[in-house]
Amino acid sequence: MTPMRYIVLVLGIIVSLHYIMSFSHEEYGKATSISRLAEQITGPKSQPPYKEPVPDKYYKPSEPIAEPDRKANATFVMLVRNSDLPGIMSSMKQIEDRFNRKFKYPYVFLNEQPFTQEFKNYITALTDAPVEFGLIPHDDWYQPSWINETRATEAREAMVQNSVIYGGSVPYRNMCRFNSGFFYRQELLQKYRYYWRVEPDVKFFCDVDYDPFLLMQDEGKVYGFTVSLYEYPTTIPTLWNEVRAFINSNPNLVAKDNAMQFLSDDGGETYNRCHFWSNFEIGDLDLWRGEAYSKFFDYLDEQGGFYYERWGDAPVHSIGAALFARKDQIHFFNDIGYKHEPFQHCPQGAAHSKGKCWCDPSQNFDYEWYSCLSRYDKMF
Ligand SMILES: Nc1nc2c(ncn2[C@@H]2O[C@H](COP(=O)(O)OP(=O)(O)OP(=O)(O)O)[C@@H](O)[C@H]2O)c(=O)[nH]1
Ligand SMILES: *[C@@H]1O[C@H](CO)[C@@H](O)[C@H](O)[C@H]1NC(C)=O
Ligand SMILES: *[C@@H]1O[C@H](CO)[C@@H](O)[C@H](O)[C@H]1NC(C)=O
Ligand SMILES: [Mg+2]
Repeated sequence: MTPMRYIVLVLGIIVSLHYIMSFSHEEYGKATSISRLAEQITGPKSQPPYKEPVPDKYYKPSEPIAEPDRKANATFVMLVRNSDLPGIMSSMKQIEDRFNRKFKYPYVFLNEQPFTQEFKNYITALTDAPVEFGLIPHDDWYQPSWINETRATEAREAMVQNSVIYGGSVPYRNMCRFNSGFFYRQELLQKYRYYWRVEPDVKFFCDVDYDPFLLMQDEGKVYGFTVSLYEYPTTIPTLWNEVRAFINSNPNLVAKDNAMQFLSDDGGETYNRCHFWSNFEIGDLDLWRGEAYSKFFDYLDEQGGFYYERWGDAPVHSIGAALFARKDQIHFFNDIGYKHEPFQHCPQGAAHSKGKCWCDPSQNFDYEWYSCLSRYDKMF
């Protein structure tokens, strides 16, 4: 081997080793990179200042928020898909800012598919409170095998023909059935008594400086709402017939001083289609876990109307709450300013200023023609 060839071989080995080290050892790569070597000669390259973290001295030291001396046995519940991440972050950030920063109630996220690590990371970063992520068991979500698929398909096709909203969707039906009869049976919810349901892309307009869960608990309330309205008749053609059949065979399960007056203008003969808008709910899980509602849901489920029609969880919950609780156990959360497109409840007068609400008080659904709030008022 000539000396020249020998030098080339040694140089070749050094260069190869350098590349292998740069790739496999981060520190070595950094220390020897060309730009770093250049920096040592010319001084550090200046970074745009806005990319540097602002020095700590400009931050107001965060005072620890005192734990409330009393808390309820309660949680938030969010049923969402991975793709709902932006919308549910928006809702959750508002819940934290307007309320939960002070109260630190936990969150339960539910999904029929596993949540991604990315989803979990973004969500847990929004709060100091505990967050749990649950996977819904297959049979709690998907269409049961005893549903006659021919009949269900025909029903969906007819609804698409009639332009019924979500009329052709099976996942939407799974969701309505799950929210009606399965959310409160999920393992992660067993350790709680009260829940607050939150959906993606909703707005909370006002500071909630009191604890609505404690209000429910101390005042014996079992169901709380902010918006009520009429159901689309085409989604529930036979629902009321089934409700009547159930009441007739289980008269002992119906509560005294119930809210039938909210549901019916003729003592139960016909349904006026009023329901509480269930995308917002603060409720007592024991209402759903109790004998009356459990039997009621099982009966409705057996009729197949979640798939042969498109029964929503809003009318099913509302009818359940109105019949199996006393009317004074149903609470209108007047001070919680709330919007789920396309309707909003904006507190009026003193409630608006007390909550430092930012909604336009003239944009308020409460006594619009399509609202059922006046029917609720009339019961008291
Ligand atoms: N995991 C999961 N969640 C769902 C699915 N469909 C709906 N949801 C959730 O169920 C709730 C109700 O669904 P939405 O799509 O908001 O139904 P909606 O409120 O009647 O209609 P919108 O006007 O579209 O909001 C929301 O919390 C959704 O994130 C689904 O297929 N999987
Ligand atoms: C399923 O539904 C179709 C359409 O309504 C009906 O013709 C058929 O008899 C049903 N099948 C069973 C097994 O009930
Ligand atoms: C909260 O409520 C659930 C359901 O009623 C109950 O099982 C659980 O023991 C309660 N937890 C506490 C701390 O009271
Ligand atoms: Mg929604």
